[in-house]
Amino acid sequence: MKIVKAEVFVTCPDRNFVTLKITTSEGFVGIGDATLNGRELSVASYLEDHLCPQLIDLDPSRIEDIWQTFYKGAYWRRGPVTMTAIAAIDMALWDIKGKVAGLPVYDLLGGASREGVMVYCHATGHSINDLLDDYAKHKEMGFKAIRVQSKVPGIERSYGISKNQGEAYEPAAKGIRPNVESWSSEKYLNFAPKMFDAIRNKFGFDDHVLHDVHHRLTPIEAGRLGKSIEEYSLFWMEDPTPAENQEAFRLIRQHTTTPIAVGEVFNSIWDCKQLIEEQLIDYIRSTVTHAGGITHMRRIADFAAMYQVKTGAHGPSDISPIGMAAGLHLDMWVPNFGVQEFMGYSEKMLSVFNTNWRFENGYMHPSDKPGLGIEFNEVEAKKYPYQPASLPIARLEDGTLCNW
Ligand code: GCO
Ligand code: MG
Repeated sequence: MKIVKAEVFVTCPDRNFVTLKITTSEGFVGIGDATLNGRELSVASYLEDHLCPQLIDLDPSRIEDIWQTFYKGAYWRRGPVTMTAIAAIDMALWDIKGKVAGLPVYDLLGGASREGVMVYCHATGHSINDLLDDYAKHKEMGFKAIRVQSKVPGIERSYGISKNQGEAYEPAAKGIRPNVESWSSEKYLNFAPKMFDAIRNKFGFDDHVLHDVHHRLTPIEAGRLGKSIEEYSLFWMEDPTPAENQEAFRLIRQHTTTPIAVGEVFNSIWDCKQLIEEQLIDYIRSTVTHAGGITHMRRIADFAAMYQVKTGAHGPSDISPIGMAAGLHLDMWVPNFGVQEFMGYSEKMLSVFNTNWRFENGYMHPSDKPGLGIEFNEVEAKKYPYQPASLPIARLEDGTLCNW
């Protein structure tokens, strides 16, 4: 069998998604997610201009060799654009392998390690009271793990809060120039413990409560936050400080036992090597879509297992349903699984990506259909052409640019 066609589709049903479709000489079709939020066209070009022409005539069963060829063969290794492009190819090839074998991808990886994948949702509020209402709503839906974010008094536009209460949070905004949000670590650090106090007081300690700091604090501030919320037993605090400097996490660890999750912006095992080896984190958040596909994520997960670090993959709406489906297959198998983020998708998005996954009582199942169990509807996709959109930037109260 040979690859005869490799096509890239960019579609915007509410938000931009990049999809790769690989067709083989025997008529098998595999799909992969190549979405890099706010930088979609760069991955589309990397695929269309560089990798797709090279795929023609290759044997689709040789997933590992194709991965190595595109990783080592570029000479310029790693980086979000390259690794997202390789990821899309990898996913599509696993999808094909599953369809050829007549097995779901998780079965090819070694079979299910659990009955379902625990997913966490997002509860948000423009105030603590609004957050409590949103939390109650998600608990009612059956979620066992809930991420909580609230508007911080005194900070006008901040990470994780939807425009209008009750709407899903969507960080990218239409247009070529980023929106400007604001930030104050002082106001946030004084407020955050009150938010967790309100949640635990009202709902008790049965659910897993998560929180995203979104790369905002210095290491010592992160240590202070972790320490000040220990009594609320968080499942994790996420991205407390930017992780380019992996050593910085030693300082946080010296001050707190609040578990730490990092890695949604990573694209390679090298980005998390020290964090894992020194047990500076508890959960690795890298994804199939941004870290080289199932082939590379499997390697990261196995390495993490040696140090009792669990997976907790990123799953915002900016990963397409194909990336989510691939992630769920990995989650079903991975022995050191922790949790999977699931923000959900709009009806319009799901009209383009027809999923077969199931959600029941806080757990998801990717489906037992051969391959990834998801279809891409090209006719629907054509109705929604690409629209430029950007992620925001953030500035301190005096105007200084800070981490978004
Ligand atoms: C999360 C993330 C997202 C990112 C988004 C950027 O934990 O879900 O931090 O909300 O901000 O993926 O594109
Ligand atoms: Mg995050």
